[in-house]
Amino acid sequence: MKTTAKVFATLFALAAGGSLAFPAESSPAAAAPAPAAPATFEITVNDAAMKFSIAKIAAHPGQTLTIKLKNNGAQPKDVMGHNWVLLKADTDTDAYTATASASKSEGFEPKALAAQVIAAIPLLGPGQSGEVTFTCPATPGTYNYLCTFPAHAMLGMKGVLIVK
Ligand SMILES: [Cu+2]
Repeated sequence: MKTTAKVFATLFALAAGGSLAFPAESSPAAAAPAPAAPATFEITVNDAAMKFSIAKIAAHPGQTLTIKLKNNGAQPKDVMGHNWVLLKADTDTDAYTATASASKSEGFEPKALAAQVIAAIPLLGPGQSGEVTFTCPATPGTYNYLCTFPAHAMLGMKGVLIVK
């Protein structure tokens, strides 16, 4: 009879909403999901197509991203260099591009506008590679990236980082 009494006591505790009844609610994992693991994206460009091989990157707020850029083209850097510049959400992309394209002596990355840039890979000549590691913005949204060599973004060498 004692055993029966214990079973009833346990059932009563469960029915009353004791911690045994809802173990998931008190689990730390449920309250705070683990941050997204770091991710790497390898982007290539070439002389034939005026575009990045990846035009859309999806990531999470605060995620660590590494972007690798490889210039598979053969033309000289002066004629057909490529870079990768990720802009802040409130940046006027067209205005930044216009100023950057006129800043050849600064590798098309004007220091005066550096505050508008989240991350960048410097201008690459034929066969060169570059990379950058940065923390994704905490604010969900769409962030533009582009090549600031004159006319390249206008012709399609651009993309978006979607943070959500
Ligand atoms: Cu380019």
